[in-house]
Amino acid sequence: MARFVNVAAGQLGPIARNETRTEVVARLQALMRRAHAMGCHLIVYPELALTTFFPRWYIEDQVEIDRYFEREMPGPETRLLFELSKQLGVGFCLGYAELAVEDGRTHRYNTSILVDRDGTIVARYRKVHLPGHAEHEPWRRFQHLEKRYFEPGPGFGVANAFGGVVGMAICNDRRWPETYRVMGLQGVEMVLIGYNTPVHNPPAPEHDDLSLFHNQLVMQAGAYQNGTWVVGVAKAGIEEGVDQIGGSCIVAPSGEIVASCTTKGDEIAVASCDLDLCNSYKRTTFNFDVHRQPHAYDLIVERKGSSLMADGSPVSTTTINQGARP
Ligand code: CDV
Repeated sequence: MARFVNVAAGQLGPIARNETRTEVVARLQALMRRAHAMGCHLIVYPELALTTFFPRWYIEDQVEIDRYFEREMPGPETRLLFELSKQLGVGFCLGYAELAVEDGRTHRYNTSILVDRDGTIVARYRKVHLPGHAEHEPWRRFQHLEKRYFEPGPGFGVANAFGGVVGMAICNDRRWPETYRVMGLQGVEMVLIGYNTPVHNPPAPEHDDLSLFHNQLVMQAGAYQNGTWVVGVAKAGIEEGVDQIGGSCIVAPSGEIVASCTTKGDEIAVASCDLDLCNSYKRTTFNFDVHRQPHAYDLIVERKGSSLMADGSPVSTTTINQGARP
């Protein structure tokens, strides 16, 4: 029996700092209704989709920081989205800042959840690759303080959902081949990725013109090399003065983009995804059981970084990540 998942990339335009959860949830509901009208089973929303992208500010007051976090999911404002999901039979993937109390300790994660078509949470993922810096760096046009506000999650799992094997990753995770491969080794057939990516990269402004190209490059490579669908969804546009890329798209296991958004506002891009299209990649070129050579990959888990550049000079993490732009 064919396994089709009709998916919407539910791109958001900017969220203002003073926009309320209730206002944002109304926007998410409007996108979900559009997805439903187009026959979708699943809508994927961006990273930190309930608030503005607050890591762009250095905030010292923990009470103010915690206003961006959710203590429960669903909570009082998000409950409406779960109810609509159940009513329409449209599942969703939602990114948000999670405050969790575990074993008496408070943890803060950059999280996404997968909600089934009956409105129940079936999987939770906590962002592993937290980009940016942990201290205030006034030389930047804007901050990127994910390393300050969040702790990294434990890893990449997959869930049996929507008739297939589904995984999640968040924003910077999509740039790392390990993200896709760890899920590929668990048979993933669809990877859902929300992102907030500024056009301007303060430590490397020479990359700015390539930001959309890199966005596609990594997701297309991840899809092809692991024989999986990838759904990448932006929070786009000029948010509190920072221009963020759009480029939300749905990538087939062939590596081809089959649907994409064209604006930088609230918009959906839709594709009917045949999960069985993964099979020919997983059984031939990327048949891991037959072709992988783990004995040659030891360094990938033994070593965190390359200590030297090709010219023998040290790779300085301090200058790029914590100090002034060299
Ligand atoms: N939210 C992100 O993870 N953004 C990063 C930026 C900082 C480069 C990204 O990889 O898109």
